[in-house]
Amino acid sequence: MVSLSRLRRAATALLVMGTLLALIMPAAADARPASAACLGTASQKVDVAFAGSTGRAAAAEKACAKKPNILVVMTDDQALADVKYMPNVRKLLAQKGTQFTNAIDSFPLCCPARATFITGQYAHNHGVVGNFWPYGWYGMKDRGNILPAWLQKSGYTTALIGKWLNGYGSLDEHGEIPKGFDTWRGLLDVSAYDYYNYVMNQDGKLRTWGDADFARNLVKMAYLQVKPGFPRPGLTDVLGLANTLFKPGYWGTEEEKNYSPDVTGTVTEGLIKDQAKAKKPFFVWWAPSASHREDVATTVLGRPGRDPRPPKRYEELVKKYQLPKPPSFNEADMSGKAKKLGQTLPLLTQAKQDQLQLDYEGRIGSLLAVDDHVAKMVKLLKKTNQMKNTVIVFVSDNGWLQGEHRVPGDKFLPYEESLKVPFILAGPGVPVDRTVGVQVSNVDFAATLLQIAGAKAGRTQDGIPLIPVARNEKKTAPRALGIEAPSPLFLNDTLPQQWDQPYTGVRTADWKFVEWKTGETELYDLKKDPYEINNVVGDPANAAIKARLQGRMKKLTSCKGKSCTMKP
Ligand SMILES: [Ca+2]
Repeated sequence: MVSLSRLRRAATALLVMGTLLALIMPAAADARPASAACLGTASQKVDVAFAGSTGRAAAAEKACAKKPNILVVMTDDQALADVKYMPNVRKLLAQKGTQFTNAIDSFPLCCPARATFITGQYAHNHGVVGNFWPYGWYGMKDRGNILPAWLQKSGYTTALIGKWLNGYGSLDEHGEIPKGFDTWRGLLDVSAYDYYNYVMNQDGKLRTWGDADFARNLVKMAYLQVKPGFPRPGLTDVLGLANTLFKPGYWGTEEEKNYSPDVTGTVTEGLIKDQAKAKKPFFVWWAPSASHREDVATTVLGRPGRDPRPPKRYEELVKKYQLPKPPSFNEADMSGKAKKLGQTLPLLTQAKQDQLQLDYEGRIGSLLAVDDHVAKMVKLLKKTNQMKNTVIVFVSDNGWLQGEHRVPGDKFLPYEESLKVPFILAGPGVPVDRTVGVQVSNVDFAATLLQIAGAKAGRTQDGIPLIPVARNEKKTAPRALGIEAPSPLFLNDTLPQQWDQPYTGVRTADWKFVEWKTGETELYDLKKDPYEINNVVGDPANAAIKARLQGRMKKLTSCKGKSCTMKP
């Protein structure tokens, strides 16, 4: 039987069951050819390519026929602060490229965020405002009109290895090959979150790792989140199905060779190697499960210990990593936050804090595995003479709260640790050893990749290309950026994770304003109060700033394309 004592973790597991995708870019006209080879060798040509003078850009395009390869490494639920424990990412990517230290996610949840990555649009435009039916991968409209397809159309060979948008493969326990991919290695939901037992769709053919029955049952579990006409699953649904599919106290096999971030990393390396002699440029997107929780086995089935599990080679090492405890950790006074948060987030018990520490060790361990493969990929790109023509992107789909404001592990909420994501670019045309502090958003990422590729968007882009920002931060006009979670994570209010309630908001370099669907509001002075402890919305001195931000927020929640770019 499933242990009911783990209900709270089970609720968290539900959260895990739905997570990923999307991104857009404003004008197709913005997408000027920015050949990687050219970008790497002549900054003048880069200027021409990005500057916008049509004739000169056309000349540059002709001169620089070869487009750069693009390798995207997208981790899952990685907090920005975790990058400090990834030495290869720092040395080989950040120091060799440009690191954005103030990049935020417009909707910090797996599926809406990944939908933004592949569309370049805010969630209110791409429509994926949740992980579960009627949202998720199968709820996305115009699913073939996405970044990989645009890149493919402009001459790229495209590949995905790892986690796709939430729900993928669970509708028919198989999954299709999404439009826009030449090579497909998608992990089926929710087996994608198990680090040793999972199912992959390899160009249409299924392959399993670990215990095949256990892995296939994980996929069956995910049906709850994609079942047409079925409301978002409640705890009873989850536990009921789990009881029919799994034996108590058994959590699949745990063989070192099957560690998912290593397996998907190795598959990615094989694909990169295969591209060495290719005439066409490649777009390879590696989306390892790290550092996402392992959901079903832990939250629902009660496996004790670290969540996720680190690779065996780092089981001892990770003990040295101490859970960060910023001033907002286990926040003493929640009276300034929305009432629902105060009601549903009690002070963290010592047992909960101990579990957060264990989970932190596992999370960092899983990211160390990613870091190992980043080094291998860079080495391979150099060895195969592709490095100088490859732009590498390192990014997480959303951030992670682990004890801040009493949240026992979650994203979704509008607080900094949840919103902020690592975003690093390295390669031809990208400034070297540069740190950019200007605020950017995940709505900008697709626009950026399209510009690098000289490809056209098939959807109106809500963001702006970030190469010019990297090259001249000071000339970048400050923006008010939208944040939005217009639908609750779960519909069933009896679930433990009730704090994941709908809100919209706006963030500027100095301020954050959030309005919950209840009408409650929060305002933080990010310069004076970076940990968001003091909600100053009621201070008469802030009436003007509140009114201005509320106005911006209203426009941002319905903006489209260029109207999404607005002053703070
Ligand atoms: Ca995620």
